[in-house]
Amino acid sequence: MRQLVAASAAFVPPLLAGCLLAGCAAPERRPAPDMGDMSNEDSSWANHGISGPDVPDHVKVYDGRELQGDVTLCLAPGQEVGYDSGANDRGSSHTWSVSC
Ligand SMILES: [Ca+2]
Repeated sequence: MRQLVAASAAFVPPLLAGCLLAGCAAPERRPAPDMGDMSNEDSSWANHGISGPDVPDHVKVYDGRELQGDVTLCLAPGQEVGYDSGANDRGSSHTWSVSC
């Protein structure tokens, strides 16, 4: 029942994407620490990343930790998804990508 908000590559280094599923509360609202682990508790998603040429601005959400398993959802720049039955409560890691 939590929202994954990917805001900026600076806040979500790909190699830390697993734990930063936790961090997805928008950095502009609440800067990092006490976000807990939202693995398999994701129910809405938002890509607030910054776009630009050659910028990895899509967000791929993975079922497994450390970018393993199925991609449950892929968000284009600016895309927000309020609910998706196939992805609900499945996401365990995510990363930035140049495309879906
Ligand atoms: Ca999962």
